Amino acid sequence: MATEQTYVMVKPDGVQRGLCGEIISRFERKGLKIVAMKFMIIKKETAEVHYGEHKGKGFFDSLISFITSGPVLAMVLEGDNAVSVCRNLMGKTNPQESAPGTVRGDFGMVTGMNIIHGSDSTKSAEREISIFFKPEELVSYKRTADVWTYE
Ligand code: DAT
Ligand code: MG
Repeated sequence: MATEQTYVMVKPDGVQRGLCGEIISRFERKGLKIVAMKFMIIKKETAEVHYGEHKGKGFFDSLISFITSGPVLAMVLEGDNAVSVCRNLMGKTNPQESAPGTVRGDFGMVTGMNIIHGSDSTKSAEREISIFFKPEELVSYKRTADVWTYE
């Protein structure tokens, strides 16, 4: 089993629209384990580091101002292939192209307000988790439901 951790974040639009509970619930029901969670307003400098790969692109400035425009709910989720499992639950970057049943497919209308972020690789996950969480903020515990989640 390839146990991974991934960084997932309900963006300011998701928080303002009251979708935090719904989104957490989807990941929980899927079988992912919550390892850490934090509610915060991201500083501009931190947002620029987080989205560093997009620096220089046309949408970069609006992306930074959007992601810092209100509180976000940041979390670390763990499970078998957690990175791709979470990306699949999120849907495609453009919500209009996202399948129904995904977070973006069910709740979003435009790419600039697509509700949720999730790391795109284990390498990005490691980097993004370390931007928003200290190592001691990741909680290590056994989840009894795992014996009914994994063979
Ligand atoms: P994802 O969030 O699906 O990993 P990404 O990493 O390519 O997508 O882009 C990060 C965020 O930037 C994305 O969630 C929304 C915004 N974005 C990406 N492409 C965009 C575009 N063409 N116009 C406006 N915003 C865009
Ligand atoms: Mg991305």
